[in-house]
Amino acid sequence: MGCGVLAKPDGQGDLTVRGDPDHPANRGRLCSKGTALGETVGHEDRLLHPMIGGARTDWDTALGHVADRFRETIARHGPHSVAFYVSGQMTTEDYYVANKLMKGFIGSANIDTNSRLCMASTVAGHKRAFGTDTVPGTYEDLELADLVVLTGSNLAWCHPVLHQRIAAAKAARPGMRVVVIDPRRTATCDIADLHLPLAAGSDVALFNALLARIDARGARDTRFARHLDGMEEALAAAHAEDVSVTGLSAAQIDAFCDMWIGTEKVVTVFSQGVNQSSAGTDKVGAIINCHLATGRIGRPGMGPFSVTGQPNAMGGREVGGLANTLACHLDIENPAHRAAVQGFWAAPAMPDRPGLKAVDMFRAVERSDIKAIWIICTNPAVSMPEADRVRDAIAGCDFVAVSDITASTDTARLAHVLLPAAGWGERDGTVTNSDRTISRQRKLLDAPGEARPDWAILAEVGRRMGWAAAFDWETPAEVLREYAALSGIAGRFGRDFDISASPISTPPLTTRLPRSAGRSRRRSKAGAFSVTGGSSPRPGGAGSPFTPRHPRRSSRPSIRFRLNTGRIRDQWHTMTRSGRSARLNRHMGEPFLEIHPEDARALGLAPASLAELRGQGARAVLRVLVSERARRGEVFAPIHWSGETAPTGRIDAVVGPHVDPHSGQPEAKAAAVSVAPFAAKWFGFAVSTALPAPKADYWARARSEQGWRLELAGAETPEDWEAEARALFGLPEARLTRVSDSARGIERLAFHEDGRLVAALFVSPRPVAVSREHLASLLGGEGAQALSGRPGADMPDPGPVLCACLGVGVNTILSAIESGAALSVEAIGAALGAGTNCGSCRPEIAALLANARMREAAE
Ligand SMILES: Nc1nc2c(c(=O)[nH]1)N[C@H]1C(S)=C(S)[C@@H](COP(=O)(O)OP(=O)(O)OC[C@H]3O[C@@H](n4cnc5c(=O)[nH]c(N)nc54)[C@H](O)[C@@H]3O)O[C@H]1N2
Ligand SMILES: Nc1nc2c(c(=O)[nH]1)N[C@H]1C(S)=C(S)[C@@H](COP(=O)(O)OP(=O)(O)OC[C@H]3O[C@@H](n4cnc5c(=O)[nH]c(N)nc54)[C@H](O)[C@@H]3O)O[C@H]1N2
Ligand SMILES: [Mo]
Repeated sequence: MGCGVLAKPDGQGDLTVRGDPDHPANRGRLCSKGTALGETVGHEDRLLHPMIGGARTDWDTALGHVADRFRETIARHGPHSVAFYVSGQMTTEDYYVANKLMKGFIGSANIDTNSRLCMASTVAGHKRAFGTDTVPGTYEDLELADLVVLTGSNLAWCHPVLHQRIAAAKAARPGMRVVVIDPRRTATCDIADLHLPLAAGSDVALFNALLARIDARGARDTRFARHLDGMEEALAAAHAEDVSVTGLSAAQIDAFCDMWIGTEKVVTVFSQGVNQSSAGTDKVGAIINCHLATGRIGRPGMGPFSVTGQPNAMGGREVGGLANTLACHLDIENPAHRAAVQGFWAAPAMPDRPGLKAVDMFRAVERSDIKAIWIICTNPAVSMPEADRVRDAIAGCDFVAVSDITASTDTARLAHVLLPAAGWGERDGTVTNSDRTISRQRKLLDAPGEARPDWAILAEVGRRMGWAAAFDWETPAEVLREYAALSGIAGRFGRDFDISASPISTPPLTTRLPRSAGRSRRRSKAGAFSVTGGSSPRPGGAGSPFTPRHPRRSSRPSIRFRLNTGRIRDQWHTMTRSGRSARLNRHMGEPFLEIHPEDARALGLAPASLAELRGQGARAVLRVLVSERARRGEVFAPIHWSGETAPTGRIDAVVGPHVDPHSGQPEAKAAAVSVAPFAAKWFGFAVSTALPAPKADYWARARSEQGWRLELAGAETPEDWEAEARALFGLPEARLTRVSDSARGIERLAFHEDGRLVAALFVSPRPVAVSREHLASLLGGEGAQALSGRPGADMPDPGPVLCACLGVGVNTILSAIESGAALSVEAIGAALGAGTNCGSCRPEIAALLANARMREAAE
């Protein structure tokens, strides 16, 4: 989103944070994660010193070692035997230095980024349609539109600030309409006039159907058509489309097409439901085609608009972070572009072909074709498809360097050399957001220990590898100035990215690049691309006719499903930062599987029991969340849990490696998995002031204000619960209070030290029903009534927290609704504060209200 943040250290390690009212991206708003930034900058768990082989060392030794190992490997096996795997969370300066080092000096393009998993399909789709990776719109366009279509985007949870901006625009202009296209009924549907729960992967068919109707109804912009190539083929393909694969009714499709065709100012927003698909590039093309056919592009309030995810996803695209691009949107395969960049860098060796894309890169690591890899600011052992295989490939690599802010990640644990990076708030640099606003991030805290900014670490390795002059910057501003100068060259090639004359190279400014489709439209023709039925999320890729796979009923206890994966409101990716905030852990404390009630019934999966998923020879165990929001035959799981927080919740272990043939982006939203009940003999819930060391078949831990909360389950019941609990908590001596009912399989154990509750464990043969918030709040106190598991009658149980910002629980909100005291989202806000800060829980509050109304109507 690229929000402006006003952050102020109080000198005692705390940070006050608020939205910058003058920043064009958020105009003062922040989401729950932005609001909690101050809670994620503590030094606990930080990597403070360079390490080699698990032992502390100094920078000189560590950097010398990395440079030597890369130099030796290149000398012996050539430049393509090494690789960098980097991240859209690095600054543009970090990215620039990494790319210059790999592409210009090492002489290989084996540098790819986690953006391959994120928006590579958009890049490929933009290039195919516009000839360049250009975003033809700005955030304002979403507010100016009369129709906003959100497809494959859970904006309410993933871009809450933008969602709130649309919600506010809609409130001000009630004629504005919103359509959500998503197999699941997400929180984003809260502002939707129409929700289309299409079958996984069928977006191409839907947008082709729209294009065919645009044509049939004479809604094409014939004047604009002069600027286009290839529209006739695209129309022919669209007319041949079989829209039934969407699983939508004729009435739903009619309603959507009528709205879209009948509204001049329409923005189609898309995100991972579109990109992370084996037909991702075609999905992007099918969307863009509708805008090109109608000429609804490059003007206020209209256009296709891809929302990016990571803070610098867009900056990474501009700076050429992908294995198949060069800086400033120049092309690696274009000899003139290559020569220009090589000349500018005075580079000894430039690759003339693209490097390995993420999935292929880790395959090459597995085969030992890549013998040295440097992983920076990303956690591929968790976030890559076939995560077990990727983890094993990294573990087997001859040399692995990892730059991170913590050593406690699944990937960092596999490194030979660990390099401590300065994190957000501890370094200077620039990032570019979805609408191409470049913002400066400022250093406001000292980096802990010996941590250094990534660009500086990379530059030092470049110097030590023998290229002192090319990497001799002293500040990130110098790096930026060099990059800005290079962009002037790109400008001469007609690229849409030229900041050479912009004030950005003299910080501190936020620079907005102009809306660009209008420009590229004048300069070159846009190409409509014929996109044929290839919407199938199938192994083998796109372009093949769609075969809808309806889950067959079977007597076996496991059924094949499409596994959809994505994000939850209050966590960020593999949780290495957001997981540190107790507040952000209170919304959803463990990994889950969202499944339709009928599918759950057929499988014998009870609510809150555990389900086992199998795919790719790996397994996952997740809590069952039965919900009508899911489509039948499709299940959804969040991506956030890892070996650190819930080992069986590492969902990418069961996701396959199938990629889009044009972009190389993995299909992360439609993996084929089997689902079956996990036969748990016991379930447990625990709280502990110290980090617990669970060994159970299933566990998930989350930070709480006073320590940790832990969900547990096992297939075998331990003999001795006391010994088990003491080992779990590391409390051989603590005083134990215990209630057990062995006939019913119920155990409750509380441990005290110096009169204070330090840990408690609740065990039951069924999912444990105790007040988790209440128990977590007793830690560190006397905890006299802890074993009752519930607050006394004088103290109402707030229930799971819904509003993370103000800490308001579901039960508190429900009782306000039931008492009749608050009957609208606004009234609940006024009475309890819930939803009044970042607003990202407002959809869930609205859902509670709607439920209550439905129950009333039924009574
Ligand atoms: N809270 C939170 N916010 C984040 C992040 C985070 O980790 N946490 N990460 C950031 C990053 S890096 C990114 S890339 C963005 C991602 O932002 P989004 O793309 O909005 O997030 P996802 O949850 O990955 O997926 C979006 C939706 O696509 C739907 N979907 C799945 N398959 C299909 C399909 O075939 N067609 C359609 N139309 N929809 C489908 C899913 O059901 C899901 O609701 O979020 C950013 N914002
Ligand atoms: N199944 C499935 N898989 C997915 C997705 C999905 O929707 N479904 N989404 C994909 C997408 S869109 C994305 S973007 C990826 C995200 O996946 P990752 O990039 O692997 O996830 P993060 O947890 O953001 O990893 C960032 C790492 O950088 C570290 N870090 C933080 N700040 C700094 C810093 O300043 N310097 C350095 N050197 N390190 C730092 C963090 O501690 C963390 O270990 O996941 C992808 N994987
Ligand atoms: Mo992403």
